[in-house]
Amino acid sequence: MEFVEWYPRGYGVGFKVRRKLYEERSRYQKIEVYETEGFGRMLVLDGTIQLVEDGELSYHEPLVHPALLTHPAPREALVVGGGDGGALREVLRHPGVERAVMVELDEAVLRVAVEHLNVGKGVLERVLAGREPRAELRVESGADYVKGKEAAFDAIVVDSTDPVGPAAVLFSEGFYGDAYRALRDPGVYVTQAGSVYLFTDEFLTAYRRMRRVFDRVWAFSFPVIGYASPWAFLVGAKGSVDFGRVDLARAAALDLRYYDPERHETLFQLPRYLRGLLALDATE
Ligand code: AG3
Repeated sequence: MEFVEWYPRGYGVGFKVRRKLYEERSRYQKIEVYETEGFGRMLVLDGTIQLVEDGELSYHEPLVHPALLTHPAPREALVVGGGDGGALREVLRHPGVERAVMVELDEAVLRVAVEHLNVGKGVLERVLAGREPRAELRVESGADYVKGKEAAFDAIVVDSTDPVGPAAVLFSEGFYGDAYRALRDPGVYVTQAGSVYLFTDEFLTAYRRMRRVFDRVWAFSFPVIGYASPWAFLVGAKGSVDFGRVDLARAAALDLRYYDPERHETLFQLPRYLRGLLALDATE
């Protein structure tokens, strides 16, 4: 048996699966968990692959660490979405982070992550049991949560689903503006931004909207196991954050598997045809 996620133009990403372990229709989406043959369990939301256990670090590391390591001293962080707990787990690996708030829309994803997945399970269980004093978990819309917040966070990490349905608002100029105001100066914002090759238009739209809001914007990509790679990420700066410069001393303490801070510049590898479209803020 296999599970294939079909992207536009008939491009598929598939895994051989042993069985479906769980299925539920929550208020917001269809949630499925499969046991793959070679990559552990797999989380699927509305037919789109969110992660495989033996590969999720290839997404969560580049999502979280480059942004946090280029901010001079992130102490308070907000994670929007990321109900599996993987992004929160990576944020909490930074000893300088004193407080991390995670806002997940769908309570059912949190429950499934605790009951059926080995990703952020440990962290989520500790938070729910009140044994993770640095973290706070809220079940609500991230878009509503940031509205009206001022200078409340040093870093905002958006781990959303694709920019359709419940997550569409997280790619709107209004949300970027609210997030910008919710950031301190200096502040850093990072979001996943879809498949470079197959969601190019969505990626470019998000990039242009972010350019209208943030002081500087960078695009980077990373090959993610389970997605139509390379996968795009967008970073927005408030104030003096320079996403081209990593704090290697802080990075050395993290024991990373995929993102290589000593080769930070490789993040900016993008197909040539995008350069003109982006007018990229280069790494120099
Ligand atoms: N967040 C979702 C990334 C988007 C995947 N899209 C797709 N396969 N079409 C990842 C959740 C992991 N924390």
